[in-house]
Amino acid sequence: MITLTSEEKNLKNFINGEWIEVANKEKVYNPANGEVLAEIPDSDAAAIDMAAESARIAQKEWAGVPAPQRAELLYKVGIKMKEQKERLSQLLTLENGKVIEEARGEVQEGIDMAFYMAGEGRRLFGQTTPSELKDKFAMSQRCPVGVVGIITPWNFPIAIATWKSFPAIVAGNAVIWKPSSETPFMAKALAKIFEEAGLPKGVINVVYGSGATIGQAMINHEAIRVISFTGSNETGRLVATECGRQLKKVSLEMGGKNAVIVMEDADIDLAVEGILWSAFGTSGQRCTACSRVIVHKDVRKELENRLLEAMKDLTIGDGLDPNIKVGPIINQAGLDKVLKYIEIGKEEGANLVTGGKQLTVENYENGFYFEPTLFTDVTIDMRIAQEEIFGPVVSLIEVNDFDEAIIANNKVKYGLSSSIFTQDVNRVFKAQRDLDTGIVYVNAGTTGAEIHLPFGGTKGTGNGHRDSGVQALDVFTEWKAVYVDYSGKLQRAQIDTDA
Ligand code: UN1
Repeated sequence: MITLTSEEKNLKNFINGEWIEVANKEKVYNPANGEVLAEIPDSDAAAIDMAAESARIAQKEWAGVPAPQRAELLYKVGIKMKEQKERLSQLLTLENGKVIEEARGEVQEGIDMAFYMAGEGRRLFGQTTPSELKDKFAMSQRCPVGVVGIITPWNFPIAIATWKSFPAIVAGNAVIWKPSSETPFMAKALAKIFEEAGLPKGVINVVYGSGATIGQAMINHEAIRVISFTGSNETGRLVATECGRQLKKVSLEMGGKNAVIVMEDADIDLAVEGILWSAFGTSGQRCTACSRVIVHKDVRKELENRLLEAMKDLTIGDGLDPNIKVGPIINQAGLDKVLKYIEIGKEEGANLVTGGKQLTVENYENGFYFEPTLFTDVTIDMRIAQEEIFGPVVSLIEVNDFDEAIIANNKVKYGLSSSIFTQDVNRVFKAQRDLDTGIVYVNAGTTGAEIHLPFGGTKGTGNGHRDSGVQALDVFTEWKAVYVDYSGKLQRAQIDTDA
């Protein structure tokens, strides 16, 4: 068990380089034992006005700093994160519940992102293009959009914040960040690291508060030109609608209903390992979590038996205990949602083979634990096979052949991640072409995206933008086309030369 210092507990907005006290409202709980950890500031729209004003001024200066120097600052941020890695990881487990090994992995994702984006500061490539006209030079370059708003979820409170804020900052923007109210300590820690690394005041601002108030105020503010959001499909649609009304660029990442496909020629042991890690790691609370297993009829029974056997080894409890493999669900609402889907699955006629119940862990009676759960005899159209549950619940769907497996994978409204286990190289290439998700894995589970590749998906998962990877820069930059005519005379383009 770790204890928060009084300094860590004391949550304040971070605006224009100052820590600003705001009256608190919601409590922050430790999901492992239900204890109150702190209270979170309940900011109003005025905090966004203040942050946007300071960001607007700061951004003008910041954009003038050469990109390699901006990048050097991110490098320093990466070094500091590395120095503080263990404390950050423990705080992450404390507020989020994920097991410590995964927390360390998440913090490492943030560190990797810092070094990766620091490298991008020396690239930020534009293009030169031949002009139609003689003695005329044409080029396009990336420019910062100005002030950007980022809204981040509780399930990856530090990694996702780095996927968004680091590319924004290296590209010369100023950031206003609304972190999830469930996980405020990561936001505070990262803001402090930015401060210690010497980021000029106003370039990053953290405003705590409710999505309805703070999210809306961010969208409404005319200075904020981009909103980058990760969260539920429901909220994402609202964000998109509001941004559409204001002609504001919006990048959305809204979850998945990711499947592992197991073909009859698969290495079954490997497939079981992949499913176990992707479905029950982070208690299934990843956008990329595996929540469907699409299995060929010839190996269905074998896979089911081995999976059930392997699930017995999943130890459940406080994520700070290194022997624990599955931590708690984030909160009561999360738990209620999982329970609701258990009932729905039963009503739909799926076969609940194991799990399906809330779990009481000794000495952690008020924690939000749930048993790893397997449903079999699930058909593609059932709600448990269509809707995001965000918990340790897997549905087994049997198919007759490869083509049916691809159809089953694609027949959901989400399109984030998918995976196939097979030894057949022809199937590998067909699958990577035909699986309609933004991320495809072969002989690995649905989780584990690396930060230097684009993260995001199709259909209900997103709106065509990507987090992380060099593609994230597209969210936070505008393209400017520049023409320099050095002919000394007025050359008119688009003159009809056929005439
Ligand atoms: C998320 O679930 O929102 O690919 C992010 C993964 C992690 C990130 C997941 N690297 O599972």
